[in-house]
Amino acid sequence: MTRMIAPSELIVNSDGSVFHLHLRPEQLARTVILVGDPGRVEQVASRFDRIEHRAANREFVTATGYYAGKRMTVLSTGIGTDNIDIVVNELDALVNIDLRTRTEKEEKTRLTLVRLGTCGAIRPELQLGDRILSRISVGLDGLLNFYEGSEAVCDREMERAFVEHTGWNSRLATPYFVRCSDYLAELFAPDTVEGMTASAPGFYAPQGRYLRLAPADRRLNEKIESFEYGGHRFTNFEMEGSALAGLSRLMGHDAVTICTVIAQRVALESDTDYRPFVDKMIATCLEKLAGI
Ligand code: R1P
Ligand code: URA
Repeated sequence: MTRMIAPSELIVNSDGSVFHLHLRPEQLARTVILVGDPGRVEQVASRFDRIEHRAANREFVTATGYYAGKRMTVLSTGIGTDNIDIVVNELDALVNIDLRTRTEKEEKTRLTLVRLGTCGAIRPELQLGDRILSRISVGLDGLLNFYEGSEAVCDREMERAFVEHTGWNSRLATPYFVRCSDYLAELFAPDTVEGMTASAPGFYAPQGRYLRLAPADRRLNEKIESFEYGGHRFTNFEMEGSALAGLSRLMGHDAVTICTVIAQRVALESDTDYRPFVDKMIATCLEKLAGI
């Protein structure tokens, strides 16, 4: 029997748009660039030949237009995997749920979701301005664990090895290891450094930073840095990639996260003038996406 999704579970605004993103199905392209910073939306959209739709609600700012003849949407997610939960569910609802009948569509649409963000590098050879593609995203945030079937898209062996290596504190969420889309990884490989990225549920102690409050485990970053499994080692920290990779795998979308390094955690350096590096990352990724 067809399951009808109640108005409290999938909230649709009176203009037919989804609750947080304020988008209607026809206002979304199949290729979506996700950025954390709402200000970065214009940095991407200013490169479009033409913009056909704009929307803004809270931190979710959107522009849909054309780049080199290809229809694309750029959308800001704000910070954190909790926002990614909202964004990916509502993007999926826009293409895979009939918002009028509130039922799942038989024929599914596969979205291409490319996150262009910023990150902190934890390997000495990585430099400010480098671009890291998260081949594996490691969720320290716990979001994916709320979804049925998440084990099937996660590497449980790697998780076990990591939990053992770090002596993982059981008061924290169970970490999950998810791979990005192989197809998108191949597409962007020539312009990026391939890495394994920890997605943290915060910027300070969750990434090992110590201002006035010390992290519960002061050696956790050291243990993250020394972890090695199947030739993979951690390269960087950011805050959204794990949920994006995991939810996309569960829903059948292609997703990848690429981030520009703006903090070098080993050399203890940062760059607040990173805009030109992000600009280059945007230009390169748009060109690649226009070709697919
Ligand atoms: C923290 O400063 C924010 O920057 C990174 C992190 O993931 C977090 O969202 O990405 P964005 O530059 O895309 O926001
Ligand atoms: N974004 C993060 O999440 N961490 C950093 O160190 C830099 C950017």
